[in-house]
Amino acid sequence: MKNPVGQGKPADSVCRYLDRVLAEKGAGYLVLLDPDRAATGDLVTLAKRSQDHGVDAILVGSSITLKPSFAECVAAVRESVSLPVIVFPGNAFHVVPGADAVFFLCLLSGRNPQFLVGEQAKAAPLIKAYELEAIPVGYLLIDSGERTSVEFMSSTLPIPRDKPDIAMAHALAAQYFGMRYVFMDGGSGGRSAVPVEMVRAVSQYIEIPLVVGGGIRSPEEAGAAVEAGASFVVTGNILEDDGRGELIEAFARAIHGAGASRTETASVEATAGRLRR
Ligand code: 1GP
Repeated sequence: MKNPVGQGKPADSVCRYLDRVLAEKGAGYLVLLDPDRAATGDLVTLAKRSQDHGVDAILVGSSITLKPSFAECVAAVRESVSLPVIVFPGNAFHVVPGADAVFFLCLLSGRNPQFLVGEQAKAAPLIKAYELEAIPVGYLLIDSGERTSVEFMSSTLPIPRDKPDIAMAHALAAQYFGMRYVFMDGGSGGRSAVPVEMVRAVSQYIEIPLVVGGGIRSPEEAGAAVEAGASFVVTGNILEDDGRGELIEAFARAIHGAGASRTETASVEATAGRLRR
């Protein structure tokens, strides 16, 4: 499946490109590559395969990195695909030149000042010097049924799975802070994906797009997240275990299929609105 939106590097900004993905497809598919979990060559292969099978953008990131080659990995991936490559940083060390953009994360679900503003103050001058596009993202860590690397590394508590009201309040705070997206993440390799009831409650409560990731292992789960209101779905681990083009394409089809019915609904509502006027 060719990506009809992502042909060539975005001429304007990654944010506007992602807006176009949402306008044209109703939902987008983001694949996360973790430089610590595979050799750069394997990640480049996965990035190319992702592009060929319907993925909308590539994230590169990790909660922690043991290898010193994060920057080389970002550059090699960006060199190999025309899709936008966005750094999804675990800390300020992950802000490296050679990406198209960086998710400027604020770990709003936590109460640790290091991840509310400390890492950001270290990262901001680097982002400016490297002329990266900073995309402000309110990041909410959701309990995925086990202790994740993000929880440990950030020394923050995740939002309990059965407390959608807490997630809603934090997501709305992200919107009022002027953030571009809310990212509800169970953390990489979480036992369970973010509950669809929570995705639905949050997406109906806020007006900015919702990114959902962590523990999504099947196209059905990805499609269900979009049906519940997610604008973007992220998968990481599953493609490290099984990076076949068929599986990537099945995820893309499930996400874009659920997104397409949303754009149809929006167009029916717009028509009805025009008729009512
Ligand atoms: C983690 O949302 C990403 O931050 C991806 O999670 O690796 O569990 O798919 P998985």
